[in-house]
Amino acid sequence: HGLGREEWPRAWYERELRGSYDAVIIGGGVHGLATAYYLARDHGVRDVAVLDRAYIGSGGSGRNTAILRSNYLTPEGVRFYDRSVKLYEHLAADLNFNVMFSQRGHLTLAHNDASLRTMHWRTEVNKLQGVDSEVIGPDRISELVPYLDTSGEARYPILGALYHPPGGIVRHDAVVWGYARGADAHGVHIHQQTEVTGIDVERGRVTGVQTNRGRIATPVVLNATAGWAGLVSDMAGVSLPIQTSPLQAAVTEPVRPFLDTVVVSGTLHVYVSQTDRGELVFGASVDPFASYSMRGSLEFAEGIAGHVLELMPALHRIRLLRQWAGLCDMTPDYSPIMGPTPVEGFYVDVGWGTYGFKAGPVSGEAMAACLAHGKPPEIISAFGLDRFGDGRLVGEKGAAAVGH
Ligand code: PYC
Repeated sequence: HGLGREEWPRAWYERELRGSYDAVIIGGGVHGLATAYYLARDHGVRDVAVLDRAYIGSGGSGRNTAILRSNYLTPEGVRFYDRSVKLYEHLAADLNFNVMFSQRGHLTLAHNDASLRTMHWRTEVNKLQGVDSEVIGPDRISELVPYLDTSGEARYPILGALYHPPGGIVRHDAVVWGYARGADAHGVHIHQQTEVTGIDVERGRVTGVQTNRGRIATPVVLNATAGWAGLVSDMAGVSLPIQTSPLQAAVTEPVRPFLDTVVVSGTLHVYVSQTDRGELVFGASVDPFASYSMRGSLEFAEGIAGHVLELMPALHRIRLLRQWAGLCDMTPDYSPIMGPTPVEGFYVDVGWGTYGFKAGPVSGEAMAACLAHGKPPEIISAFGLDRFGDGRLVGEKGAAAVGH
């Protein structure tokens, strides 16, 4: 005897906005909500507010193409994203929320010798970190993806691929909702339509945030925004080396399941996966200009259609249903900026470029530890803001899904 629809409990509640909290997290995406969840669950810090200027998951968390993987290029990156994949593997059980993680395997195609060399490099780094990756040839690729044009006739013939079996896709909204429900159940307050308009800093330390609903006093603020990461950090007097560009994506009408793996082609600037509903999800590289626009363009739709057909000519009659864009905060080395800043009590979890969604769980876990103890845990120690001044960059461009 199940519950009627009207009896379904709310997943999270609208709480009264208090005048002070032990910690304020700006940004109600998967990073902010996961940080709040782990802060409350693992560190007993429950007097926490998560603020979002719109609704939770309205930014990058609701606009990404839901791809998870850990086949990065640097040892720091591989260790970090692998922890995220491990957390995702247990997330449905941890949150008691079906996040539909499907570890269907992830293929990054190489169409030239230079990318094949990078795939071999990534494979070796991955293996040394205990991550399952290997380079495979066209025969094995066509077994995995029968509709792919692996013939020598293609304009950019497929020479091989980096195959990463633990990679896959997840239901991105469910991840946001699951963390929101978990955080709320531990006492965290989630305030939507609450826009931060200023950050109060006195004698080098954070004392509160100004919002469209009034001031909130707090000794700890985390900037977990994307798109507006630079703007929010500027409010605290901390400038970040970030440029923001849109990344566009699109989805087709649903068709019978035929694509079991995620397929990425850096040369053709496209990635494709098929959801459990049967839709194909397409994404591209970031638009080649800085912008805050979240509108799709005809140029993108034409470009992606052409590139998808170069990979899978059989799709020529499938129709695109929707397209959209999200904002990517690009850093000089394509790695995130995480940890404390020169302003005491002001922390950042920003600069995610095109990697943010997949890092949600590990970022939440690590930033919660960082906020609770005031210093970054080992797993994010390479990603501090000070690396740009010290010249200790963590170059992850070679692990981008597509060329930038
Ligand atoms: O890094 O896997 C990735 C990715 C896919 C879409 C955007 N980034």
